[in-house]
Amino acid sequence: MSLVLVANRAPIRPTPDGWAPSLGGLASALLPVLEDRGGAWVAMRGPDEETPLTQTYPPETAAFTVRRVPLEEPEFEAFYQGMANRVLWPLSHYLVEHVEPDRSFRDAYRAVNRRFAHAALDVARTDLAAGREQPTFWVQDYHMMLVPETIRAGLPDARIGFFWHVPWPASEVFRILPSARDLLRGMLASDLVGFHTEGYAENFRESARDLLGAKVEGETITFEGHRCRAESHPIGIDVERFEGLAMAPGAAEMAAEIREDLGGVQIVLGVDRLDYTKGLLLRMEAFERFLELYPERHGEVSLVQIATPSRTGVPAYDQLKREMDEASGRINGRYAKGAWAPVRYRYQSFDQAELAAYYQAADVAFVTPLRDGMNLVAHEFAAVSAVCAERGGRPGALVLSELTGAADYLDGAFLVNPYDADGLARTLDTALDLPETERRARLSQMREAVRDLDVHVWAQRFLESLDAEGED
Ligand code: GDG
Repeated sequence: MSLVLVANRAPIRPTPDGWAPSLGGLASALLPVLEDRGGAWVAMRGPDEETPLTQTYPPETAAFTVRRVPLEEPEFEAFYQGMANRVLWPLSHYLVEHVEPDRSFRDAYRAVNRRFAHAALDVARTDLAAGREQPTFWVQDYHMMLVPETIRAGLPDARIGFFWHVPWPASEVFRILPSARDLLRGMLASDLVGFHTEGYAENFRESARDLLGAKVEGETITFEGHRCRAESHPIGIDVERFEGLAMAPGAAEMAAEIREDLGGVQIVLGVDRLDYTKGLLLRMEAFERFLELYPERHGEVSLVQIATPSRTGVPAYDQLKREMDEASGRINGRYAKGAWAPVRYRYQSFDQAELAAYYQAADVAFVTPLRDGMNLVAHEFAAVSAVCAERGGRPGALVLSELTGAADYLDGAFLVNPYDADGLARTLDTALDLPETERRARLSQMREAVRDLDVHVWAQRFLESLDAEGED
């Protein structure tokens, strides 16, 4: 059966030579599925974009269609920068102080979701009119909570999947939203809703029970006569791609150059979008605490923090940028000596080959989000470090926040509470001194989990479960 994907971001991007797949795991996992099954990907066209509203891809086979929903500036601001980024994102991550509910955000969100759903319905109706089978729908993430409901109203027998990429908070937190019930209702029109962990799925079922009085039996939620399953379907990375980057000619040299440029010190690495959920400021403070507690480490270790610009123009993100500049300046001002700088802060984006070189160069990856649905940086680091260690390179260690989805799966990591500066400092000290045999053992344990959750396997497992709907 063909597939209609509904997601905020498009799977392809313009390049000087035509069109190429977008970066990121979702596009690389789902493009092959779409090429195989055929169908469409419905995505947003932002106010500054000039992309065609409909195009086929890949150019040679035209296996599927990319359809854009064009948004003008005010609508984009309220739907995306507003409801998605200033309400749903912080709420899902339990950062209630960042939530700014606003009636106009809510209205724009509803209107935009309707437009996405109607674009998806159009694709299905064209298929049906041409005598083809009705496609399966797969809706992605917190930007699209009301889409299933509108699709269901248009095509009552549609098969609709939904994947939620961020944490689903406890019911008592979710209910803070004035529109909580409407949003839940919108999602419950799906047949299957997937989450990264069983804990999030359980929170979702509880929200449906507490806020809407839905009936919950096992994984199944029954609401107004419709059954929706909430299941755990953890996502991973494109393992082959990252292992390939790590083994590519020149990769080891690039990693050696990074180490040399930093003066041969031990490297503690952070890689994140510059986002307040990622725990960047507390991580800097924990590193400062580490320098206070272990003066013998001065001149021997640097924290390399790559912070990719993200959601600029949203006040909380602009403020975080200023605070990070201040914190890195403060720590360096206090401790730098000769050629050694304790913090190497890079506010820029890198290409994936460079990122893989940083993963390879790192002694410890310091991944300390305050909350994170999964966290793919942890997977990427483990995959790269494991494959390099296997080929005779230095194995790295992973320090990981226990408040991430990844903590449920990556057993070889050192788990930490991201709010505990002393605990972070002490764990960092332990991880830096970890004997090589133990690093190797932990890495091979993590590698297994990373392979198990490979993003292609994720897509396949989810779709199998969705396709099985109604077959019992
Ligand atoms: C959401 C959920 C969930 C970062 N800097 C650069 C760059 N990156 C890439 C990393 C990684 C990705 O961005 C970040 O993925 P995460 O999973 O860590 O976090 P979110 O962006 O918040 O993703 C998260 C995910 O969805 C999937 O469901 O795991 O919990 O919040 O792949 O490598 N990539 C490049 N240059 C950079 O400078 N090329």
